[in-house]
Amino acid sequence: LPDHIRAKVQDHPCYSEEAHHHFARMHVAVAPACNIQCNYCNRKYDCSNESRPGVVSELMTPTQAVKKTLAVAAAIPQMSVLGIAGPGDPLANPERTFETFRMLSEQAPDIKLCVSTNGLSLPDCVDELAKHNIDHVTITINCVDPEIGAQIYPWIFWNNRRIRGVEGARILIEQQQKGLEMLTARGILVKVNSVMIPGVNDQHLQEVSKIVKAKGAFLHNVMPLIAEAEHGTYYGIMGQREPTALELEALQDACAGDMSMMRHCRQCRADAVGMLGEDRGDEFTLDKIDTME
Ligand code: CLF
Ligand code: SF4
Repeated sequence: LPDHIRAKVQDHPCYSEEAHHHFARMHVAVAPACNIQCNYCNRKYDCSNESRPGVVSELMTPTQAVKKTLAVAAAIPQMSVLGIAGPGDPLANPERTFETFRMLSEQAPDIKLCVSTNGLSLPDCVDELAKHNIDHVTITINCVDPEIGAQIYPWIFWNNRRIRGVEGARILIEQQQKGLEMLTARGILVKVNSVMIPGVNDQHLQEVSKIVKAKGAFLHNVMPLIAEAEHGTYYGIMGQREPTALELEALQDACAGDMSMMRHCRQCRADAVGMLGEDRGDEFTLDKIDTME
């Protein structure tokens, strides 16, 4: 890796396989609203674009989020990255998300800032992301073909109206690709998450991998669909099959010819705290932080 990129990833547990043994991340759940509907999501739970479905995180205000971040940073010295990943879409809640980033870049300038998004509002937010020195952005891109997109996204909310089917998916895909190009043009590292949905986009994700690599994405993270009926998602209710571990690995291997693949993702909660795969969130709930002062 070139030195300027190594410097950005060497202490980020998601962007570097090596770093995840030594560095921790935390998420603050400040972003409740979402501007699209994914068939693998139930709004009662965290955004499933970057989180384990079926989990409910403790929603907080930007001020509470900053307080929590400072408390965790003091208690866990390996904590190098603060991410906003839900419980809805961070960029569909720009005031709350950017207020949190603004306060943190002032009060804790050593902590790297990270965000994940479905990409619909991304082109409008790129200037603001760059202004707060956000070097790591994840876009969930499940397809580049609107016909496939219509099977994943029943609707988007765009310019104050709901747009359904292929037309909605086409706009979402255009915004995601435009956002990706704008970020890489500024040297911001982009990770692409894709949810592997058997029979829907599994045959298509290798093409997604090729295209996002060509546009400068740094890393591709193919995650398995989790569609348990009790989570009440459309796919869960319709009995959509999940990929097997072998199918997931075969797809990751197939994409790896074109692209650096992330294989250590743990599908964290929107309020996760600690090393990847470890969740110390319960030690830092708001009531506990209040008693730490
Ligand atoms: Fe969080 Fe995501 Fe940033 Fe990491 S998680 S916003 S890039 S700091 Fe990491 Fe968790 Fe996988 Fe996400 S293991 S779900 S990839
Ligand atoms: Fe749910 Fe996230 Fe999709 Fe919004 S972007 S519908 S919160 S999975």
